[in-house]
Amino acid sequence: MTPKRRVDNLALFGGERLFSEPRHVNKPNTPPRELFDRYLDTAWSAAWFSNDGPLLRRFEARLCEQLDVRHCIVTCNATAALDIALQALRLPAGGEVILPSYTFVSTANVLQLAGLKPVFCDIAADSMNADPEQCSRLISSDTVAIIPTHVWGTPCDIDALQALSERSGVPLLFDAAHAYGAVHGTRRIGGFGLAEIFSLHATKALHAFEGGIIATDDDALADDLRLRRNFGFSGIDQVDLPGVNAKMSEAHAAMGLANLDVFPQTIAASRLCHETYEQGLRGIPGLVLRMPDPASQPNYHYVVAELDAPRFGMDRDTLTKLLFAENIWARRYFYPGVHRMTPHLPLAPQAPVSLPQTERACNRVLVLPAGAAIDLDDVRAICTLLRFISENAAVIAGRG
Ligand code: T4K
Repeated sequence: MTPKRRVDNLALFGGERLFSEPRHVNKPNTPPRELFDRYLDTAWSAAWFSNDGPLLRRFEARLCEQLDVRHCIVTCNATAALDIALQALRLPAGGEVILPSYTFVSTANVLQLAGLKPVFCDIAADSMNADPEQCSRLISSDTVAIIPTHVWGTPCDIDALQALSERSGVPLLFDAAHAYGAVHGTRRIGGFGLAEIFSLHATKALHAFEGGIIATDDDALADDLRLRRNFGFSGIDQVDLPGVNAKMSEAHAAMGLANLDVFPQTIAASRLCHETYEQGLRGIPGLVLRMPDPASQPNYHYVVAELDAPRFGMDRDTLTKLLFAENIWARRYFYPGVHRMTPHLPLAPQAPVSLPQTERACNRVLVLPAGAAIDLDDVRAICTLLRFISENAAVIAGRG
């Protein structure tokens, strides 16, 4: 890790890479191996590896306790969770679902596959979450659901969205993929809307290698979701509805439990990483770090920077190229915006003009390598490099 002294030292111009191996956005957390082994051993000795096993049940019970909800239905991933949740709502074919375009593509994909029509709303500039005012304007007689995302773990304007859902009678589901651990007011994220869906993907704050959670207080919905997760079986030889296989294995549940055991330490480490970036990037013109609101008890999992190109002296994509060359795999999430992605473009040809804040975020955001598992010396080296690039932006631009 040799710091750069001259522009020629940058890897893009032939210098040595800052890191010999890629530094990723959110390297997965690894809980102490013996914790994972201890959970897995119980599945091993019972030779029970899937299908509503004891570890899964334990995991679900602990999640209910932590999130303070009546039901947590754990699935193989959040995308499958959303799929069965939409099936459970029995929405009419062709119905419109309002969601932000500034989110991961999975939601819009599932909607299309379910025969529903994604309708993209713009985000609020400050929170980067679905703008309730915009959502309200998009409600029509064809609207059958609203699915906002708590982007980067920042809770949406939940009160306004719940009021909109109540006023319009349109069911509200939250995509809480990023938000495990956060609160809104005095209540944990997980307890809002008809249901909230978390991702337990390996790169998430709480993970189970892969996985998803549907958190809900609705008993009938929970019963329906449990059937749908397991092909619709309600008993031996008894299938009540056309379910799928969205089950989580015991090995995955073991990882989920082990990560849950150390979650407070995970948040503390992620917070330290965030603070190291805050300190290291302070004062760099045009590079603005998004600050989580301590009142929402954030998990500090994502370090999200916004680049103001004129002030920084370079556009976001040029900076991304420079960083990739150094083996810093900073990501332009959620570039180019779901409304511009091939499967969804024909549905919203007008979108680029009506989603100005989404366009702005897609063109400015850079998510930096972070999380609990990152080495803080790496973070310091990334900050030093970013400062060097900022100070030499004009010379770098001159190199083409
Ligand atoms: N809603 C939102 C708002 C989401 O962000 C997501 C998922 C979902 C819903 C759907 O949840 P799931 O169905 O996945 O449960 C990733 C993830 O695959 C995806 O889960 C995640 N969001 C999305 C934001 O990022 P990619 O293709 O951008 O990155 P990926 O998986 O290659 O991982 C990111 C980096 O981490 C890589 O550069 C490599 C590194 N990595 C990755 C894995 C899996 C590791 O070092 N070790 C690993 O084990 O999609």
